[in-house]
Amino acid sequence: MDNTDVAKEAAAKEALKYARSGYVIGVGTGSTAMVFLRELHRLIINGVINNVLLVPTSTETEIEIVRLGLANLLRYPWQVDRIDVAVDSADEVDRRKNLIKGGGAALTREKIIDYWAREFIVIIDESKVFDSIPSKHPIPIEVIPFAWSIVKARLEELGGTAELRFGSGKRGPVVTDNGNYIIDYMPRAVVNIEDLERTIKELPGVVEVGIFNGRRVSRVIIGKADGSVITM
Ligand code: ABF
Repeated sequence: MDNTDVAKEAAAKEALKYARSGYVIGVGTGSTAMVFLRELHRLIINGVINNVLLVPTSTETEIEIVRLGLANLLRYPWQVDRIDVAVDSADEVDRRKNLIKGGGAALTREKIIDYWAREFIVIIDESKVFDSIPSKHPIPIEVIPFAWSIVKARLEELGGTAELRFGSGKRGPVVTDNGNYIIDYMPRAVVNIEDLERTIKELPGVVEVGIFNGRRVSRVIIGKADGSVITM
């Protein structure tokens, strides 16, 4: 395991403390969230945690739940009346727990489940903490295909760069689980992230923005290369 894997595993294992028997658990997307899911799976099959239900934040996560043999625990939002805890990752996190998410194109379902959860736990390795965000990763924005060029132009008017996301091999734009496209937007200057989220969300055709407000985050668990964790 390299240092990042050690850090991800440390954060994921720490997050298991917030997953209790009887809980409806929102399961995030991406490699860090998958480490959490596999650790959770281990506790479930060993009978340490019982009677949980799992609500995925993407098709990718749903497939992994089924692949692990947990299809009987899989539920969709309309089949549950609550999410007790959601455990998800992020691309960037600032000191106020604001997040940039959506590198995996799952930001809309993630925001629905993560914000609905009574507790929203973010697990990351230490490379994802920045003084201000966005830093290295642009802000993913889900748009309906009809509107992509208009939204792109409006974002460029705000200042910075906006690119329609293409899949590997450039066969065409990335299509989200909801049938939409992703525009990756990098503002030109340091921005007030809350104002920016509001401004972008008001553009017609925008479905969701990959800025998650720190006030909606219960805890950020940061895994370190030596296997320790810090929580903020
Ligand atoms: C999801 O997966 C996304 O919101 C975020 O973009 C990404 C993080 O992936 P990884 O854990 O692979 O770095 O949580």
